[in-house]
Amino acid sequence: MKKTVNILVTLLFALGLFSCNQGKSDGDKGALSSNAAEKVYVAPGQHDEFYAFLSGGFSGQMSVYGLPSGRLFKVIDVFSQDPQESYGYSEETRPMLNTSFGFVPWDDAHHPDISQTKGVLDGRWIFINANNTPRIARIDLTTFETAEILEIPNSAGNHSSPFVTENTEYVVAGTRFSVPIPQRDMSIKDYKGKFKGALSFVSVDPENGGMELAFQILMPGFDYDLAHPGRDKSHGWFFFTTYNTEEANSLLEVNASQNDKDFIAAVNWKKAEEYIKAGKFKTMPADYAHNVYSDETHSATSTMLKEVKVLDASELPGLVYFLPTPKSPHGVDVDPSGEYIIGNGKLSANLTVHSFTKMMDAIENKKFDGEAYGIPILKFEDVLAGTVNQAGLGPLHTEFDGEGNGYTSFFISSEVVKWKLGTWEVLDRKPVYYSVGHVMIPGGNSRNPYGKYLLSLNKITKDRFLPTGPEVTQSAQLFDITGDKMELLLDFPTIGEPHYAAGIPADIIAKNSRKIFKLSENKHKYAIKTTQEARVERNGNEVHVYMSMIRSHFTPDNIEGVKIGDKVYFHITNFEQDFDVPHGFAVIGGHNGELLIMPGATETLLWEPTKVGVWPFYCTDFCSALHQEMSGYVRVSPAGSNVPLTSSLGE
Ligand code: RUQ
Ligand code: CUA
Repeated sequence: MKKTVNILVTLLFALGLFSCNQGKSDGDKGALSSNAAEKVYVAPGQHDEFYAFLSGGFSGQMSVYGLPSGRLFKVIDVFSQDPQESYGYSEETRPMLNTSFGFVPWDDAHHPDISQTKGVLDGRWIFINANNTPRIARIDLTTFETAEILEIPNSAGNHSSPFVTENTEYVVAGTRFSVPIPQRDMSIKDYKGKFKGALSFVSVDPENGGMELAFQILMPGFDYDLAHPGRDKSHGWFFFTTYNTEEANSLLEVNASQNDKDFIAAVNWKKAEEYIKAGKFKTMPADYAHNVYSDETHSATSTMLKEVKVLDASELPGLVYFLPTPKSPHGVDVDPSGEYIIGNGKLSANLTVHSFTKMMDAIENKKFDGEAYGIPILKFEDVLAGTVNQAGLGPLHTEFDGEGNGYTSFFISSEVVKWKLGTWEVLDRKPVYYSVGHVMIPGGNSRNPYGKYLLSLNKITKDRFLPTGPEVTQSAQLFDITGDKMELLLDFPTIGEPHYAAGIPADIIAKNSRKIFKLSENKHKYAIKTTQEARVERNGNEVHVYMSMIRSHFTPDNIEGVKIGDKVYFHITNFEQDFDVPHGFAVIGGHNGELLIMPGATETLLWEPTKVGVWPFYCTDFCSALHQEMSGYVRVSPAGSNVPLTSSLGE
């Protein structure tokens, strides 16, 4: 035990030293001595070659950048409320953030992953996990808006997620923390043997992307950290890293670092499908929200679901095998051919590469080295393809360039290391500033990587940018990887912590990007299609305002007869049918942010006036030369007043 503590202390110390000692010289020299600036320069009016989607970490959002420029295009609202577009505030989008724990308007978003067809990025959807209150979101890449959020029951710390299979059959959700399943009141000390980890397989409808929790696999009470699907020859398998195979429930930094090897769990999901078909599952009561946004009604619905199909890995042969992997592995990555499964043992100096062919062979010949809770353990030597020796300190994640090379991030030694698949030799290493988590190559976790750039996603920036008080930005660093040696091109700050990212050639997505919503197809319950329909209606203390907006006025723009104690619902339809003409809406004292309504869409803002008077509302988006004129008044009378409810325009 003492030895482990010492190693850990040394590693942490090394991190501290490293971060302070590394000068800026290397990176700066690289930039000066080459044409790095030219390589990232995208001239005014020109477009970037790639989209990059970066997770926002604790911001709960996802941001969209161009590569190579590093320009920020959009922040997509996913798991957190955003007053700018009223996501999570408007009546239409509030249901998106509903969970079995109630309304949860924030989360910790980690791993974006783009949908695939035949192992190649198809650019239809991008998925991202919420770590804290377990959820998976699907974002529609025609609108760049969150289309669906599915809560994951029996899970806690949804970290090994979402990661798509090569025809987007499934996205997964492995639990980072094992818990009592079903949840109950029990002593934490009884963790070992009693807590369980659930690996969830969420099916994705090939037509419309709709997600459904197909089944969960109940696993021993380890921590399931990360995952990647098999591809090509290993399609049909999914690989999850585990740590804390010690099943410690306290002081994990010591107690979960005892075992020399933890496991990569190889899950045969085709076998799981067979077991489901054969009825070998149990149906367990569960409690989880399924939230869906519709581009027709411009509204979300939230449904609570009540059960889940569960397969017990301890009882069903052939479903799961354990590949021993040193030591507390973090990432697990599969190369484009599907043959190599890389375990990034974060407390190990070496990278362990398993062979899928050898794994299948060992399974066929039943060459097992014991079992854990009924799950066969394969022999380390039998499945080993090779090791990348002494590559660095603290390996976390690996991506691939499609040219036979792997690129691994090393958190503690703060570098990216390029190595060769098959010979396992280190080819190049470059320092990063500082403490890289994931690296991303567009398509780098598919059969078909676009190996031109690598993005290093860094946790710590210290002196790299102008200081901004105690909290400084996280960052991304762009490398050109077309040559033998990696070349640093650019640093740019990110929004929140960029755990992982997904990149894709821009032309796959740009051509499908939606420009407007057709007003004629608007099925929102409170939409109006003509100004003749604009009106106000009272229903008890609810006032419904049916309003339209077009350059440069609201219809109606004068409203009287609202009283203190009323709940005023502004249902506003944007009549514009031109690209890039949203209008905004804000009203004084509004608690729910502002609206930003796309052409052809309808949104609702709830306003509960607290003061008697005549109060203005206005458009918040500078939409025309007469934007400043795009405004109106609402008169608020005392409770019990008998001013009649009326609305007008131009009278
Ligand atoms: S992840 S580096 Cu390794 Cu969720 Cu963050
Ligand atoms: Cu509409 Cu400004």
